[in-house]
This record gives sequence, C-alpha cells and structure tokens, in this order.
Amino acid sequence: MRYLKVVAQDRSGKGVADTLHFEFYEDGRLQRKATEADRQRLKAFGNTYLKCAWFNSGEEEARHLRIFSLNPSADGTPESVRLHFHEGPVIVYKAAAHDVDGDGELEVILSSDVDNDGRADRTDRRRVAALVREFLKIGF
Ligand SMILES: [Ca+2]
Ligand SMILES: [Ca+2]
Repeated sequence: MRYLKVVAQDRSGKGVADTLHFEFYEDGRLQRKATEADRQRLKAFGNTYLKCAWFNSGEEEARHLRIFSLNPSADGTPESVRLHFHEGPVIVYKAAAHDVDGDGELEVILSSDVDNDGRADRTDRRRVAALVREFLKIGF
C-alpha cells in the first residue's frame, strides 16, 4: 500500500507550524522524500494541512498524517481516500472521502474535528475535501 506521509513542525517555537515534510511510502518503506517539484505541487495541500494544527514542537515528528487512496475495483478512480492522523504508530483520529455510487466523485466526506478547533463542522469537511482533491492531483 502506498501513502503520503506529512509532518508539520513548529521549529520557531511560536505555537504554529512553520515547516512541512512530505514523504512517499510504499509497503511500509520510505520510497522517497518530496523533491522541489513535488513540493510545488503540494503547496495548496500543505497550506490546508497547516490549518489542521496537527503539528510537532521543534524537530519532533510523532504527529503526522498518512493519506492514501483505495480502489479495490481497479476502475481507475478511487472508491475512497483515507486520512489517518497519527501520533507515532497510533491513529488519533481519522477522516475519509467515499465514492458511494461509483461515478468517480467522492461525494461522502466523513470527518471529525480535523482542524482541532474544538468543533466538528462544515469547515472540517471542507478541509478534508480540499486535502483529498489536492492529494489526488499528485497521482500517488
Ligand atoms: Ca460518487
Ligand atoms: Ca473543527
């Protein structure tokens, strides 16, 4: 299984993330780190991820996102895209987008309080939809 791992860090100690790392994993192994070209393509994704406020202090990297798509029917468009927000190996919370009717559009967004502002609302679903859309654009 392939997933994109995203790590945000607050290196300046100001209480907000200022640094992002992207790593591509396949079957549990690091396949490659993001190149400058990848980072350009992941710019909008990264901006949305920063709004989720799931970051580490300093150079720690325990908190991260793993995002991946599933396409069991192999019809060319994913049935679902999953987002697992980790603290080390533990999944702390999840979100997902599903294509229930198989038309290629992921119309069902399942989300809790992904941006950690204390409310699970429309904004969270919008952030998940944006992350999914930008993730699918990079074709990993
Ligand atoms: Ca659909
Ligand atoms: Ca929220």
